[in-house]
Amino acid sequence: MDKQILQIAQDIKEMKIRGAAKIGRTVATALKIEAENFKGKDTNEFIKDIKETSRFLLETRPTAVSLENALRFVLLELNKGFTNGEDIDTLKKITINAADEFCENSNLALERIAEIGSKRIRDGDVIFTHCNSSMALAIIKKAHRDGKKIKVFADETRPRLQGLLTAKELLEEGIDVTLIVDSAARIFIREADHVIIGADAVAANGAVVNKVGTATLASIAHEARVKVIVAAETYKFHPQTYCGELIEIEERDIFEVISEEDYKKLKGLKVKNPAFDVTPPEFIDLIVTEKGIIAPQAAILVLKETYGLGLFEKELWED
Ligand code: RI2
Repeated sequence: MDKQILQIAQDIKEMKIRGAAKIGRTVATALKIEAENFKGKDTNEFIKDIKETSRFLLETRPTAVSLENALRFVLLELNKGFTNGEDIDTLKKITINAADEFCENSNLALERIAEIGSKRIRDGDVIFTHCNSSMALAIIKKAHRDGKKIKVFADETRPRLQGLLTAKELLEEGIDVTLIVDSAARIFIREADHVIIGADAVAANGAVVNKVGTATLASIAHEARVKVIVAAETYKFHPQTYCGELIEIEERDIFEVISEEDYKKLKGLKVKNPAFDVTPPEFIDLIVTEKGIIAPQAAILVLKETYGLGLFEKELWED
């Protein structure tokens, strides 16, 4: 495996590269790098190498379905080429082109989601956001660039404090932003017109997996009758949930929550650090995709349109 892939995987694990959409584009690009640097001439060896690289990348962030879907997108094209008996140079080209296409689609999705989602924001609206989602922020920025006067509440998003990244990003755009601690959400939610958040995965029943804290925020928004908008490209929709599989929730290092020093002192203390939680569809008003706005209950239609009705007997990265 190319050395650059090891570095990419480490950067994703350590969250130097983060945000579900970016992770998807990064792993697609990793397969492109692997293909470009593959020195052999044997097509079987090439397929084996790309599958192995895919499996390795899959280990990095288990919840981000954009990662899996990016690999699926590239491997599906490669598989077709291999089945058609293409030679090694053509297979390499197919891999490179598919990776580029995935990244292009992802960037276009960002633009489309910004255009579509921003239409729901009116002049004078107050928006509440959680974590640091490129898709959610694209909507907010587009509304601001269109001249709408908006205010944003960004919560800190413990333990990694992605809310601070959001606050910085919006400030740079000249947007009025207030940073609050996560536990103050219920105080400020009543001032909001919308909660706008991203997604790491969308299940077949419309449940949304996003940064831990999202489910609590959505439930208090629901209670306060504030609309919850999820910005998610269609490659965030999880094909395996259609076949009954549950989305794995990543458990991160406990030392993101407590210092090693305190942990050692507090003998017997248990610490949990799930990175994501699941928001049920009842708490979500709409999902903005690059293909348009859908009710969460329509997630199944997106999956049917994108992946068809067939069950996955074997994943493309399996031997
Ligand atoms: P975009 C983030 O995860 C958050 O959960 C955020 O809502 C999500 O990625 C979506 O980001 P992390 O990588 O794809 O900080 O909208 O764990 O950029």
